[in-house]
Amino acid sequence: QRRSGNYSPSFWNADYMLSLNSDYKDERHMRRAGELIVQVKMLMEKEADPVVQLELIDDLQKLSLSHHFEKEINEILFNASTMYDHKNKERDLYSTALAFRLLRQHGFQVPQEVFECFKNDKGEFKGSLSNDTKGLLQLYEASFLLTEGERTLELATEFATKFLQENEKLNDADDDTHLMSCVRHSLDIPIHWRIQRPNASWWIHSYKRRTNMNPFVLELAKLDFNIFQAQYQQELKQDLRWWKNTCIAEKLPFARDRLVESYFWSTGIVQPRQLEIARITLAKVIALITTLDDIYDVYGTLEELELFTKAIKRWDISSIDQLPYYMQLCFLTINNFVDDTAYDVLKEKDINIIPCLRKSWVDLAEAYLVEAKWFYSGYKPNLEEYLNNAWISVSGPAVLCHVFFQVTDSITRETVESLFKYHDLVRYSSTLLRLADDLGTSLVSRGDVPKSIQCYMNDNNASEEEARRHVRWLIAETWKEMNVEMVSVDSPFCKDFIACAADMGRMAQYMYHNGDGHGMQNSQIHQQMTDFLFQQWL
Ligand code: F3P
Ligand code: MN
Ligand code: MN
Ligand code: MN
Ligand code: MN
Repeated sequence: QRRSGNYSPSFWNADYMLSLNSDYKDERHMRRAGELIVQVKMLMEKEADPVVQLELIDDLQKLSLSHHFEKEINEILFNASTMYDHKNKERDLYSTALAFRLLRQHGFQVPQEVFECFKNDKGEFKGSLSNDTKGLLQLYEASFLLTEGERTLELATEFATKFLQENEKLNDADDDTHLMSCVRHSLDIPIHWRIQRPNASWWIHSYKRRTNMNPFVLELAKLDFNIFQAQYQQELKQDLRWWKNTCIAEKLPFARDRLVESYFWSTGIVQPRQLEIARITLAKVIALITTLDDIYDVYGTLEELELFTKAIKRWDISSIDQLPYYMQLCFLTINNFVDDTAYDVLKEKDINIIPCLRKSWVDLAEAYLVEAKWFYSGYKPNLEEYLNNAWISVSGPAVLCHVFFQVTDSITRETVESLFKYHDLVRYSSTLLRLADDLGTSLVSRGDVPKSIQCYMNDNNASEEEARRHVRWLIAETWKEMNVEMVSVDSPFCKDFIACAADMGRMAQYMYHNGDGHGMQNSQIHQQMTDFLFQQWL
């Protein structure tokens, strides 16, 4: 008697998706976008008020337009960083916090001491700030750029959260509802933890309603969204054809058929437009990982799984006869995929990455087997022991390994070694993925091993709510470390890869925010995916 995950079939209509043919592939839309980009650049240049300049940058980032303006943004921020005198006490909270956040996001060093002037003799934030909702919101957002030990910024999160929550409750209908909707959105997930592109829609809606919005910016935001969407549809179609060809969904009906969700992950993790091969490849990786995960978590017997893991470790295609059919199919699909992917990289970049890609699958399979053994023996690891394996079993390193070779221009032996020693960047990013996944998926009983929530409950005799609070705290702690890695000057990794790693954490927090967005779906995430992939802006 085999177990079942009771998963629903795919939530999407493949024929519909394969028939998509957006008009926004057309050259004339690109031309219009080009014109608008020129307009917005003029706007950035002409703006005399430095705070308004920063606000514009903030808007462009939220609307997912900042990639068009990297040079301009850096110039403005560079100037802001030189003007920034943290001893000057005449600053207001709003603009100080806004500048602080943008500067830190872009790797400029700004000390937490810029907030000293907003504290009283006891070292607490001044009570008089508690009504300044606009300033508090910026303080709140800025505080998430903290690193380990920055006590002022920790206090800032606590202080701002407390009063934002209170102000939100007090607020009645005739207050500034635009500001209040931003407050609620930020309290839900702060901007620094939010995935940019899949959230752009929310900001377009919000921007549209704003009194001082700029029509060029709005038009560009909608147009850019539609242009990206047209490209996404083409990429998704390629993935769909490949997926159909593998026959996995048909031959392994116990496994989740989640190609569209996998592609959606991929749009969040690999955001630069030109990295389309990386996105297409990554969607395949995630779809295959989902299949493999269900083999280990749900369908395989322990005996089969031990054989399977041995076969993957040897990677000996000629000796798979001893495996059950469904494992042969899965293994050969992964093998074909690895060979194809490696071939593309060999062609483009002159290096053979077959051993690297295989290793990432081997490490994943071994981590899966550890969990399978725990499950079958009824063993309950403590949280630390669980997490030491679970950041690998969530597939973060496997995902990032495939991403790495696609997005890195000059691959050196040294960076490859850092990658496979599972550099801290990989570890923190994967840890965020694991913790977010556990918050979203561990309640549903699918015969899994105990996840972080249950481990913490077992270890501490704690309630589920306490355990969830602890896991959320661990996420915040992990972000502090991520913040260091993201702007580290001696990182072995290129900017694009670092962004992908951070965005994997963010995408996880987005996908699992209202429950299991990948395996089960809920109406919110389903709507978000539909709007993002299939609904044009008019
Ligand atoms: C492997 C899976 C996931 C983990 C998420 C990883 C992605 C999308 C790169 C989706 F398919 O699901 P699941 O919650 O069952 O993983 P778990 O490790 O908890 O069994
Ligand atoms: Mn929410
Ligand atoms: Mn699973
Ligand atoms: Mn699993
Ligand atoms: Mn899970």
